[in-house]
Amino acid sequence: MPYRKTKVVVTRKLPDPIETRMMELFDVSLNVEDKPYSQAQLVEAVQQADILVPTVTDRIDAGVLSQANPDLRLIASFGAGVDHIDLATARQRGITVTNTPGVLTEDTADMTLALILAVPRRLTEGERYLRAGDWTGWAPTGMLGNRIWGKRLGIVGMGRIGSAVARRARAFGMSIHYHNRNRVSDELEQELEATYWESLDQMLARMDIVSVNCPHTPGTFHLLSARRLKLLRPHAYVVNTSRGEVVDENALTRMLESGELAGAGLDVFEHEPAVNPKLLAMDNVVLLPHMGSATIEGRLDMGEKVIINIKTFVDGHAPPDRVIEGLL
Ligand code: 8YV
Repeated sequence: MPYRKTKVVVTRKLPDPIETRMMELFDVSLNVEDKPYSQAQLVEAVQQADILVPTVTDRIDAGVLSQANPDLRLIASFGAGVDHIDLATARQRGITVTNTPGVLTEDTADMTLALILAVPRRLTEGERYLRAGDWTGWAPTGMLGNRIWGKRLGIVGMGRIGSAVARRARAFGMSIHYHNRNRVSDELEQELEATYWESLDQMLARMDIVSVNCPHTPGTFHLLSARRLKLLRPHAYVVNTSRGEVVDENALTRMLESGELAGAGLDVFEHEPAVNPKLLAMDNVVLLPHMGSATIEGRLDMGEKVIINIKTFVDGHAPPDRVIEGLL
């Protein structure tokens, strides 16, 4: 099929250069107002589209996919995580799914480190205090936090982002521990001086800071369950820049409230954009609106990847970032 005849439906506003290039290449429908589509609008989108470009805010579930027109052959998602797409149904219907891995690794790792530093050092709490006009001057015991240097960091999920977090954390004097489905290569373990824990439970019980860097899949839903969170020691901090669903948010909130955990840095939430109101009231948590990969450079790179995936697919080849293979 020629590019020009390929109907591409983009569900959210993307950076201008990406939208412009898409308009030059394909027959594109844009979401100019950037209002997230309802499930009914997503159904309309999959009824029109040969190729759908969704994001994390779209729930592409079996209900939506079952109403797709038979020409919908590719879902070229803008983002690394694909937990908003029912992959099993897409596979059944022969729809190829692609994502945009690799280009948001360093940005997300930077934000993870920002949270790892911000929570124990009370960064946002201090800033709120100053802005409120409450600061009366330096005091030897004012705004005391906890030292980062020398602490044990437990990384849950040692993929691209987990490794990039580990590299940064080494420079801040943390020792690296990790749990992953598979042990990483000897070379990487040596480079990071990382200790592998086959048992997540064993690792959690010994860490000072835990960083969640694994994708959300059926297998990682509530990986940090109420039971596992209880294994953490009361001085431990939890940081999550992956997906809210990996952590039992209610259990985490209860433990933060009762002082069973020292603090948390959260860029993602279980029911976004809703945030547990109890968390909003706590001083020992830093809360961000899912902005781990939010850099201009990153968003442009993500858009370029989406375009490459679409072009390769339309040319009749297997797109580079296939999450699942449909029928080409
Ligand atoms: C993206 C993310 O901004 O890529 C991911 O998986 O979580 C975010 O950093 C978002 O997914 C865009 O769809």
